[in-house]
Amino acid sequence: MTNSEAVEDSVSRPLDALVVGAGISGIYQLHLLRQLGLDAKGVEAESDIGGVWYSNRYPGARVDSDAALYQYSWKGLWEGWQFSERFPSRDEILKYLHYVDETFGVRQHFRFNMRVIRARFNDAGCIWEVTTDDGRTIKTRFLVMCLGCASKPYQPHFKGLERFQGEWYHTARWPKSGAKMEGKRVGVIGTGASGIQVIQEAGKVAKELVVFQRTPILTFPMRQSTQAEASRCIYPAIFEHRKTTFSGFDVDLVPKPAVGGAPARQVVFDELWGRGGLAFWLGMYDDTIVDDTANDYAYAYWRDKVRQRIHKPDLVEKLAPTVKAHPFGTKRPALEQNYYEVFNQDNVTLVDLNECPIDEVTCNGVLTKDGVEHILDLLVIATGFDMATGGYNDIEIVGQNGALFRDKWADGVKSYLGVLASGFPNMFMVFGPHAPGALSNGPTCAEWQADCVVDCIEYMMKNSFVRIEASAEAEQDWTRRVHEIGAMGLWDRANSWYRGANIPGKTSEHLFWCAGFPAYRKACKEVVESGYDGIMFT
Ligand code: N01
Repeated sequence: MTNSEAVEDSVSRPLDALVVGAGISGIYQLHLLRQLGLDAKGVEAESDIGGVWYSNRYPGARVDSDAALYQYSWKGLWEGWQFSERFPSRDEILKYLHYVDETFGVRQHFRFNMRVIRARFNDAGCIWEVTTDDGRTIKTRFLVMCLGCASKPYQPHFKGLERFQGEWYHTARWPKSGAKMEGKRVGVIGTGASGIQVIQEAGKVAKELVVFQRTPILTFPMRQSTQAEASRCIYPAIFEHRKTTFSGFDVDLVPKPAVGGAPARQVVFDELWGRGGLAFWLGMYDDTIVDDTANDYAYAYWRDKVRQRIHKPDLVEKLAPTVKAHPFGTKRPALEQNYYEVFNQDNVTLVDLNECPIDEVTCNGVLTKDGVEHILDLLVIATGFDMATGGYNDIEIVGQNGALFRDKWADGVKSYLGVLASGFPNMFMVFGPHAPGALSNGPTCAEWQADCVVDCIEYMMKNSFVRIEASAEAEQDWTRRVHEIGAMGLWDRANSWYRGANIPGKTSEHLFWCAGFPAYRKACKEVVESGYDGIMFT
């Protein structure tokens, strides 16, 4: 069957399963469903596989998981692939995903340039009717949402943006043809993981660079390396190990408090800092995210390390404040290679938006409240995403009795295990909210959840069940657990996307499971071992 024919047949004959999204989780999920022998297909709004890696093509985009961790654990796959850098670039990740396709032939089962706009559950037929933006209706028994966490970019309203005569792009909507920064006056709004990657690239080539910062980001040295990765013979051990750590990475929390452990603490901090990557965060003392004093220790170490690299005295307090802007680790940290050195350059300016907010965008650039017009040729909008729920709310998902999914989630996410939702039978969510998701290593969580979905469908097949749904009680209980566990930490003190607080009007709540990946696995396993407690089959 050709790519263009991938889902045609299902107009008359329902598919067994339709996967929405061809990112890291969608590729894995579709291949697994097909291995089970199901007639499963996929649809993807973009024109190729890759998900966020396809759409985030801004300069400098690269992953912050070690290469050995950021790949699938399938046998027959890792043996034949070698990333060239410790933290691979976006382009190399796409090459890897094409290698996955060459090996397993997944791409041919996806239909591209096809955006799902509506999905309606037909109760009588126990079938999902999925409508795409080209007017097609695809019928499927199971609907598996692999929308990723960052499928919906967030762009605040900047007054006057339409008048700007230069080029402007959101980082997640960077043009395929590229946008030159060489010799240009470049402005970057936002200093999250995306913004700081662009800033480091712009710093190398731009004539002038103006960074509009609202909150300083917590960064760790990437310690990039082009040396061969860990020997591939230990990959199976790495894949097993990543399932056992709190974050699904290869480093685990120090299982004791930082408070009271003064001499050892310095040694531990030095070692974690020296390792590079996210180790200084993911390998921290286990009280760091729950205890303010422990949190201060980590913050102070970070601050003092970073400050040594900032040479403009007026920027020290702005980039690495004496007092933390929010508790260490409660907003997503990022990796950097030369972020602070960029600000030492004469052609780079930092505008602190707290002191001097943006008034409007003019024909020529950005006008700030102090009356200064920052003249720009290219404006980069690196303001992030409507995380976890944005992709779901963009689709009109209609469940039992005409209930709208976006109404169900209007005052907060409700789910069972982050995989099922009461009132929406036969719909699964992978790498969405209420799971470790964006708090964990992507492939670790995506594989686990996709495996669970397939195990569950297999169980249904064996028992001749055709319909699955979470009970309202189980959903309430899981939702309560997500919130209670989240409230034990310091996360509530940050306006982060972890809690939906970056989007005006969005319910501020814990969007992710904060108790770690092993606890999540345990919860899933307990449900299966109990005979699928909280789940109703017919
Ligand atoms: O988005 P963000 P991102 N006016 O939300 C600022 C993953 N990722 O795209 O902090 C001015 O983190 C906002 O300021 P504040 C990774 O998980 C991974 O950078 O809200 N500024 C912030 O500085 C990451 O965490 C990789 O005060 C405004 C920035 O915009 C996640 O994606 C690479 C504003 C948004 O930062 C999202 O990262 C890239 C406004 N009105 C992304 N509104 C890697 O793997 C927001 N901001 C390395």
